Amino acid sequence: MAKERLVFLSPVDPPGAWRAAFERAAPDIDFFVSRGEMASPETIDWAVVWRPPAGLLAGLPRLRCVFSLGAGVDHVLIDPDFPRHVPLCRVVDPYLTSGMSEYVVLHVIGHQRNLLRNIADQAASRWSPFLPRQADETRVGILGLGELGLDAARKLRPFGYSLAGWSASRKNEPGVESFAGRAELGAFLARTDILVCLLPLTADTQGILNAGTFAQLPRGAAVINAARGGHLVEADLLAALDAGHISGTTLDVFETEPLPATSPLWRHPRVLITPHIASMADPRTTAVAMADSMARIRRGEAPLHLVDPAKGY
Ligand code: NDP
Ligand code: OXD
Repeated sequence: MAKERLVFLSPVDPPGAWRAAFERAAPDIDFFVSRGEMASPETIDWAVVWRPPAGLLAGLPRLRCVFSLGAGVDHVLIDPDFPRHVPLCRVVDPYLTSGMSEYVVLHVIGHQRNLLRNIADQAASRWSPFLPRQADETRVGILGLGELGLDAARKLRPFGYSLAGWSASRKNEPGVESFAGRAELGAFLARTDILVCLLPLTADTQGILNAGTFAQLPRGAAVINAARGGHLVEADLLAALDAGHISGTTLDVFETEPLPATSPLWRHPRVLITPHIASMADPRTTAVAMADSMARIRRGEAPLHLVDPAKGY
């Protein structure tokens, strides 16, 4: 019998580690790397992708499942021809989750303790001691209380922050005040000194980090965006920074990636930039979960971490 075939397609993920991981997790599958070209599309059973070219997945008639190489699936669903009858799965992985929580804890503490001021002082050879705001006087608000938002909240809790989260549905997480739906967004923002965005990018959340949102935060609030560039209106953030309403920001994701060298964000003294590395899927554990999903599909069961394309996450 012919081997099942898996196409791996990503402009950013190095394929070597994924090939090795799939050789261990699914040795019976033929793993091949595509850079957009697709020989014998009628032979492809599985697709493991990051930002696949529009129309490519629709041209695979035997496709049984699409696996996003990330937790987010906006990069797949942006394709107007995405074959919606094919199951779409995302990454839910302990390494990806703990990596994101490390990033969030690092940057929340950085803004609470005004690390940006230390960086500026060092650049100016200026010895300028100051007392940071106490953690228990700092209100952290997380947009999105899903896999990543909830774990980040749990890992921030021991530091003593006053924690809240905003989600579509109400949560019942000890020590985290839950705000749900658009009607409660204003109250959530009004009590937030450090805002962390961990939302999926959907039609509802596109551009949510905008001038109106910033205006509802207390003066001097900080903003951390580790979700998607499409959540942020970059010009609105720059204006809020320059007006002193937002005191500082950490950005991992951008409307255009890589962030163009001409972007004023690179040179802004109150902006900390990381190159979309807040967290990543680890091939070793993720390939095992994907292989498990393939086995489930062969048995007629639902795969793991299935996405609802209608909701967009
Ligand atoms: P989940 O699907 O587990 O959680 C999403 C959360 O957002 C849920 O709490 C959901 O609410 C909430 N939400 C969705 N839409 C709305 C809305 N319209 N209004 C209010 N709340 C909403 O996702 P993850 O936590 O796994 O991942 C979140 C995102 O993080 C990913 O989609 C990806 O874009 C980004 N990411 C970025 C990485 C990076 O390196 N920068 C790495 C990994 C992920 P409810 O629970 O009620 O459904
Ligand atoms: C993801 C990402 O969605 O890395 O997992 O951005």
